[in-house]
Amino acid sequence: MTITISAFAQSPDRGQGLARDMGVRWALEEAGLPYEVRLVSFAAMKEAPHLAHQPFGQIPSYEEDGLVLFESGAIVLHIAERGPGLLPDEPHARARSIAWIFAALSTLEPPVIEFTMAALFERDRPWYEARQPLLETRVRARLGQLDSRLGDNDWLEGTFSAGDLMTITVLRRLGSSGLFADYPRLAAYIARGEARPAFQRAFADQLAVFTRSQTASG
Ligand code: GTB
Repeated sequence: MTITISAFAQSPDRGQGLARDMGVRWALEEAGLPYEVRLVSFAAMKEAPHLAHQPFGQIPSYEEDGLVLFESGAIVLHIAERGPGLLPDEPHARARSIAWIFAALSTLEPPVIEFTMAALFERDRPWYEARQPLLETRVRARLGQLDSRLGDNDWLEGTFSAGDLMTITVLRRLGSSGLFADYPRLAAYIARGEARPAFQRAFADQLAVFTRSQTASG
């Protein structure tokens, strides 16, 4: 069985591990599943061979023995269900851990994306200065709620799960915002995730792709 995922040939995050192949790589490392990476350019992403794997022309996609999957959350859930260590065996804890994958992507991530994308791409717009505090308030509301639920626990549902993996993957997009100065427990939570050997391997592998792409184009 060979697993192949797709990732940016030249990631716009410059190796920070913020593109969505990062969570998939991390899950594969946690589950101990070897994988290969198919690197795609922005042009190739929009062409038929890749669209057959990812209908919206994005990364990541996932292939394994005839199964082709897209959507990073679905891919991480699939990996978590077949590999060890990413979902608890106890049915209720398992269901709650899966709920955190959905919460990360559908409740936490939308305001995070609005806020970070505006900061990256809309600074020159006339409405930026007026709108950004509103977007920040929405992000802070979610961070405050997550912080209250996590409390002083290490992980959201007792032991580390795919729910933490996905939540931390989303939170990392706010890394350069400075917001975590006001949420030290969330900062420590992210740091716990990033300290995991599986995270470190995944991070190093995606960084190596970016570093090679710079050497090749330089
Ligand atoms: N819902 C899909 C999923 O979760 O898999 C979304 C996939 C997606 O947004 N993919 C992005 C993509 O392929 C890359 S990860 N974009 C190219 C396109 O749409 O043409 C998003 C991303 C991009 C860049 C940064 N960055 O530079 O920091 C971070 C995250």
